[in-house]
Amino acid sequence: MTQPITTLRAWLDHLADKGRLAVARPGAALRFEVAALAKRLDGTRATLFPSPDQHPVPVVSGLISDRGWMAEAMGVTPDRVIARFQHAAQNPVPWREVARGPAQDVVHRDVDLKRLLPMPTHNEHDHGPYVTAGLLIARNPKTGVQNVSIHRLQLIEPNRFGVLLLPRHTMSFFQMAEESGQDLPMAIVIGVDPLTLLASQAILSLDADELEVAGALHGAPLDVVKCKTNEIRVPAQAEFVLEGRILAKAREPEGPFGEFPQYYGERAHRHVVEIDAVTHRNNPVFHTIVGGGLEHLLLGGIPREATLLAHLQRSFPGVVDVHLSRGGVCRYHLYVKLRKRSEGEAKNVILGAFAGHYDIKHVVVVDEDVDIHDPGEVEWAVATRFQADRDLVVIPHAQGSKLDPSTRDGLGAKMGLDATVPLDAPEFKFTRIRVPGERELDLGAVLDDDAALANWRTRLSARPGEQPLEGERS
Ligand SMILES: Cc1cc2nc3c(=O)[nH]c(=O)nc-3n(C[C@H](O)[C@H](O)[C@H](O)COP(=O)(O)O)c2cc1C
Ligand SMILES: [Mn+2]
Repeated sequence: MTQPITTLRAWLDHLADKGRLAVARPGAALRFEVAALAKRLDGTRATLFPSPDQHPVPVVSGLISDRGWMAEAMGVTPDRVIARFQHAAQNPVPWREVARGPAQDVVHRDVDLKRLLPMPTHNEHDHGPYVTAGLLIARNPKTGVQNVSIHRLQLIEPNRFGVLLLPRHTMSFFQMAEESGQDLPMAIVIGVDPLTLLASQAILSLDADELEVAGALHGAPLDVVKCKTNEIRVPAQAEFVLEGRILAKAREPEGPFGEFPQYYGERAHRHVVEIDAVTHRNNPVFHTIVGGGLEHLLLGGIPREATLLAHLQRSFPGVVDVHLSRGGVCRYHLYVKLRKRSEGEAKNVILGAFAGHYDIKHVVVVDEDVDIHDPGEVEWAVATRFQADRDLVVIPHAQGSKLDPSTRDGLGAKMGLDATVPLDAPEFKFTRIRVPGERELDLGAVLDDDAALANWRTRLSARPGEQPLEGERS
């Protein structure tokens, strides 16, 4: 395999080589059946669905359902994923415009999205078919710099989507356009490699272009082509490009939709995207991300970890690593590994973490010997190194995630647990038990074979004959 991976097709090839791509029988239903299988195999295999609902375009899902897979796409070991992402975010590589690219092999100016795209419905109460893996690329109307982010898109008319724009960069660009009475030109790109998907989630300042982070992760400038109907530049290797505009002065109901906290995002009036043209590769593949699945969680989680680590390390050089746990939906629970230098430092780290992102709800700080990627280890540290009257930090009425249903519209409490060993504790008291030699054992060298086991079973079930130890019979 050549690494890093730069196209969806190269990635599917890689997954197939590793035995991690399952192919469904043709004709799975777009409503629930695609998501059911993709979710069942979440974490173990990606899935390819030929002719879903007899649609000529196949669907793929679950491209990344393990941190180790992302490491492979990057060409690094899993423990280097955060560092590699940080390096790319800090050293962006400008894209290179090319005249032609496969993303525009076929052009449709007559837009009937349902005919062109096999859009699935995933969770039980999702309002209908969605595009969930679309990279929305727009330009700052004032500076021309591009931005990339993923937004859920509900089909509401043959050429229109309802779109959820949280108050980040696309929303800022749109507000500039709408204030001057203009639509915001944009493109939605579906079917890119895992590194470009990950780059779309980089937490950067306004006017930093996430496609340049994709280039840095690829180790080479990303080839882009200009859209047919607007000025947006899109990855030349993409499977599908939907060219269009976010409409000024238009709002339509969108939702509900199954979201990352494993609950539904509510139905409400949202922005509207109108599509003017669709381009795609020859024999394109459609990518879908099941709402709330591991792909959804990890794509958001990894860049957040990178940002939080950099944020904490600015004030606390002793912070070694951070992890947003799966149980905390890769957003709400942060585990911090700290090389503590002063008593009380863990509490400062907790406060720093809350300031790093408003989604952070619970923070656990542990010592260097605890594996923060193993929730059982973190729980053990809390069980044996934490005392609630001494080590607990609670901050009431702070800003949290609106998608956390236990908050009051985002207003909620923060909790931090200092599960580090006091610096002045007697050393033996916190010495972890350890069997010398356990880790270093070569199992092949010390374990006997099946014949030995069979032999032992015979001996253990036989009547006592010969006695190895002499003694009086009772
Ligand atoms: C699968 C997936 C779906 C997402 N859906 C939405 C969405 O519907 N609306 C939204 O505002 N952000 C959504 N996000 C988060 C944004 O894409 C993300 O915060 C992005 O980094 C924002 O980019 P920006 O900082 O350039 O604005 C989603 C992320 C993922 C991974
Ligand atoms: Mn941005």
